[in-house]
Amino acid sequence: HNSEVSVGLQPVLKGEYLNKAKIAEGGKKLRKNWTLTWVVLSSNQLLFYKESKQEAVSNLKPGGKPDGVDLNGAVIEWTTEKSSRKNVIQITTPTGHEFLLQADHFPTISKWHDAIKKAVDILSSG
Ligand code: I3P
Repeated sequence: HNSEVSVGLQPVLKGEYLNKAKIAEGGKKLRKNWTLTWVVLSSNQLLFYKESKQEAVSNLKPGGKPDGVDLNGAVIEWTTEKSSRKNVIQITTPTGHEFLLQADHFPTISKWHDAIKKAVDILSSG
């Protein structure tokens, strides 16, 4: 279950498991490896955690440091070419990192697409 909170004018989506694959780093293509990842959106970053905070707590271990993607100048788009899966969005950073996010439930990924796009738009207008 996820919740939307408002930080200033910026919508922040937090706490949902999505399938994630990093497909390029610094412009260099990577071997695709889909992993179920706990995704959190802050005003300027997308954060990838191995597991939700609740699970980290119940596993009696610290949540661990997330991977973060800086959304400044990022491009977010739907893609049907980068995967055989349905409901895939692609995030490309100015530094040439490329990520795919996917969920079987269309409204889930659609909500993330819109929220990430909004965050990118707010950053570029600021
Ligand atoms: C990849 C794996 C991925 C698939 C990818 C394959 O094989 O099957 O699930 O991506 O297709 O290469 P492997 O495990 O041997 O690396 P999708 O599920 O997104 O289609 P791709 O090479 O066309 O990206």
